[in-house]
Amino acid sequence: MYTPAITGTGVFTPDQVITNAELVTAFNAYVDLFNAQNAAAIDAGQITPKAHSSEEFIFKASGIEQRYVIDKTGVLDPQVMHPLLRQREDDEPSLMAEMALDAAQKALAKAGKTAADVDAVICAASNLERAYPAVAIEIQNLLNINGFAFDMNVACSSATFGIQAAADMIRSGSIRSALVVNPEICSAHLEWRDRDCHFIFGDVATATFIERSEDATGSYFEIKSTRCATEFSNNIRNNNGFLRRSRPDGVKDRRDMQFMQNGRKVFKEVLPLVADHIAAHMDDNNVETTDLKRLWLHQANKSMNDFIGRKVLGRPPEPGEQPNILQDYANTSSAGSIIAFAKYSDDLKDGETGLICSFGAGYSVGSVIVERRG
Ligand code: CO8
Repeated sequence: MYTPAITGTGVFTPDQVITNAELVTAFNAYVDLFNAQNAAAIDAGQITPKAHSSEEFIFKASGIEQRYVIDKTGVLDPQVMHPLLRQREDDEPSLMAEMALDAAQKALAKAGKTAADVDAVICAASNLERAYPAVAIEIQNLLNINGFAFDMNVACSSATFGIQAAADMIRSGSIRSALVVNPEICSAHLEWRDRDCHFIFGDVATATFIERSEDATGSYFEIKSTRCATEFSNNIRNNNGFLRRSRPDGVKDRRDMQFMQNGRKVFKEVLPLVADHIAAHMDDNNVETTDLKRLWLHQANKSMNDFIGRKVLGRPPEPGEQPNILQDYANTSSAGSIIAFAKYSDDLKDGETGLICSFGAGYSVGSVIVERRG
């Protein structure tokens, strides 16, 4: 048995930002346009008029101030309301592969390693650009990595589930190392015309390099334990898929082809699930609350994270104990907890313990207990 360790992380951040003010201005222009275009049907009571969004609501309900996206022009055009991304040729890198490549190269540089040191690539994300060939195999090819690669999807928990898969393979000896990458183009599966959710998501890619601790060349985070759990729920759902063409209704742009959720129910049901999951995981590994130096949580909602932090620690977290990045990035699905980990972990001292936790659609919860070495 070998000891798996996280020796490098990397974050690719798109260069375009949408502030809440910009988002609400565009959304409200779309609403005015929609209501004007449908005035007769609205007057006849056949269509419900759409309501304006507000910056105050968005910040108060979520804590989000802005989000990074691959393309803001389409999203902010009231006549379009989705990103405009050019069709790529089959012989050029896909968008997800390109984003993941940038994050992967940063993670390898941080670990002091090259692609020659990688045995496997796992592309774990909440949506995949195509069915096959796997995006992970494309990334493997772009980096010239030997070994194998595969895609997986556990929505917002994709990264932690991917880390567990990699850590288990390293522990057993079937591989020496793995890159787990999480390219998330949430802007392409968000319904920007729906006021209940149009503010929630952003785009990003993260990468985590995991290898045998004995191969680490600098300080690292030993993976002490991982735990994954799922429990079926329809409260976060996206019905898009390969059966789309075969549906007799022939409708190509139904609301359920994009992200849908019952946010209130998710909030209520996921909180106890996550708090209990973390408590049991810590308990089984003899990690006391007082041992826990940092919590890197999934980044969906500030009140949700505040609640989980209080519940896990038994007191309000001190500043920095449970870092949030969602004010800048919004919810980036599986990448959120890894962005927080990548940006706020270097200061931990030798022997200090932290916990990464993701949660989301499925429902799914994944936690990783790590200990700083060196
Ligand atoms: N502006 C103004 N008012 C608004 C707006 C708006 N934009 N939106 C809603 N309102 C109104 C509502 O109509 C409602 O009015 P009324 O009281 O008159 O009915 C009122 O404000 C309150 O609305 P809500 O009850 O919906 O507001 P909440 O306080 O519940 O906040 C949240 C909404 C922020 C969505 C909150 O419920 C939340 O964060 N829930 C948890 C969500 C969550 O964590 N989901 C995880 C999903 S992510 C995941 O698993 C990955 C999926 C794959 C990625 C997908 C990428 C696209």
